[in-house]
Amino acid sequence: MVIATWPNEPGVRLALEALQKQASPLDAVETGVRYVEADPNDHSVGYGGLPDARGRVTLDACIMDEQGNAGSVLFLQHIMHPVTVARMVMEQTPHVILCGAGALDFALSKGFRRQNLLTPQARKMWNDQRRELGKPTVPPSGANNHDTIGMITLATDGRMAGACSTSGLSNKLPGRVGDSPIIGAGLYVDPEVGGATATGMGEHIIKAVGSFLIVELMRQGASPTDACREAVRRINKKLPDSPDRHMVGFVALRKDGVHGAFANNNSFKYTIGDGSGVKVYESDWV
Ligand code: SD4
Repeated sequence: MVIATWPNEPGVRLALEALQKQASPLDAVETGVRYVEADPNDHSVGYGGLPDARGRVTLDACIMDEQGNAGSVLFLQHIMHPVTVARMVMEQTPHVILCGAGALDFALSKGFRRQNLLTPQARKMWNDQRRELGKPTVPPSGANNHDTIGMITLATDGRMAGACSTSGLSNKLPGRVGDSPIIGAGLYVDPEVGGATATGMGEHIIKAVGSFLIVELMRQGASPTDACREAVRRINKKLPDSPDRHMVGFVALRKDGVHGAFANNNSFKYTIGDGSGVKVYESDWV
């Protein structure tokens, strides 16, 4: 089974097919996320992602395997597949996180190709956005700049893995890192219980340690939907009750295959792949 943030049918289908061919949950989740990273039409992830206030595409990603091992990269430039670099950090170094120039050096040393990730279309969108807002600043919510991929895979024998990858907020302050590569915030997987992953305004998700919170609530018996609802409730409590409130959304998959999601507005959808195919669901929301 596969769960992913937002309508991401092709990536979910690839991950599901990998599982059906007996790939490990880790290989499957990496395959699914790589598809989205390479897609120039997804402007919040990898190639084609919208840049920071200086026009640089800076990427964040993390990955967790079935044993709770984790790897992540922050502020990685010029590399199309940060999820794979994160996996190499996990598997080939004694560390969990590499950032910035160190992450880039590491990726290049592993044979990754340096690429220009800023597509003409993303540059135009970024320019239009800046003209509209007048100055380099994080756009208010409602701006169409959320599409991070968070994905969790569950094999029939109960093994699980997860990954999350993003270019972060469009027009962010240079150096800004969101929740997506932070273990426990943007992603958490414990195959004894299940996994959760996040999308939306990372600053809020980090402060709630959202994905870890959801897994712990499921451990205590909450359903995936109720666990996600509680994470959103805690975040909302600190936000103004206004239509401009920043968006946050979570998806969760329990080890028995029950899934759920919750968001703080009605924009959020998520994708499920299982034996009956790949389908997009509307998230519950408040
Ligand atoms: C971040 N959570 O960097 C990410 C942004 C996001 O869809 O989800 N975009 O804060």
